[in-house]
Amino acid sequence: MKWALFIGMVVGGAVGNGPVPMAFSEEPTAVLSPKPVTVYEVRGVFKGFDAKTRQATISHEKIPGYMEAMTMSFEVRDDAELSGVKAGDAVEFRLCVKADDAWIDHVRKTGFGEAPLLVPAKTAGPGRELNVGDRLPDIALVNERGELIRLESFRGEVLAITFIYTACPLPTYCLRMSRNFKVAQELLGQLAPGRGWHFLSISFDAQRDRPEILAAYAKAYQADSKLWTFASASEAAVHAVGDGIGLEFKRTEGRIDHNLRTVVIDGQGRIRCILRGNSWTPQELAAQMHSALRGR
Ligand SMILES: [Cu+2]
Repeated sequence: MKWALFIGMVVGGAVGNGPVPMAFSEEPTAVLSPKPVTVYEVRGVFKGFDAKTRQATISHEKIPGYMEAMTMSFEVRDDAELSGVKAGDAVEFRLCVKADDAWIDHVRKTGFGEAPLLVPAKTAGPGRELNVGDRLPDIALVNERGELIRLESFRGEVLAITFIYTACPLPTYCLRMSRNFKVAQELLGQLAPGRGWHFLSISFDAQRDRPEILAAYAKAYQADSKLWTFASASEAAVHAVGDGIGLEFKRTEGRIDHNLRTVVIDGQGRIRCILRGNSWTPQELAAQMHSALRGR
């Protein structure tokens, strides 16, 4: 017993007197936070910083193995990181990701203007942001039956719009948007079988997504053309409706790099909600459309 107590004291003493002073060294967090941090080197275009929320908005390039190119907000912990960086500057930075946290640091200005993979600067202009209650501009589209239609022709119906292209290879991008629309369409069919709502998948790949391609794609999703329209529009037209809600797309090497925006429009043509990225569910979309239908 005595030995055990003695050994315990020695071990305890060693633990107490050994590493503990380290915890009071100049970088205690390095000692106290052993959780791994994954660091990605990223390039992008700086869009702005909100000091209140400490969020920097950056339109970044693809982060291989982690994230597609898109515009998003990142936490900046130290203002000094952003000294001399202004909206429109090309930047490089480190994205640090832990299991439960993420932030950026080592922000370096590398030039002015767009980084190579990003959409033209004209689409990144400030002051065009659309929010809930705003109207989307009217554009012309060609649907899967080859008919020329306009966005305005859906006025009076609650409309969900998403932006895709049929050749998209990424399961979490266009394919997920189309699957979500398919499920949301079924859910809404149960919630509000009396119609008054419509889904619209707009392709930003008018070159490839001819009406017959869209028709085949629609068939693969068993889309009811009275409830779900597939249409393509010129790049300029897609920019006209997409820029204000943060949609980005860029043709590269046979693919189109893009982010995701899905928007619900009420019967008066006003934005009801903007769903960013791919983490929203068909249930959320159907619920948004259902409440818009009931005018709430
Ligand atoms: Cu896609």
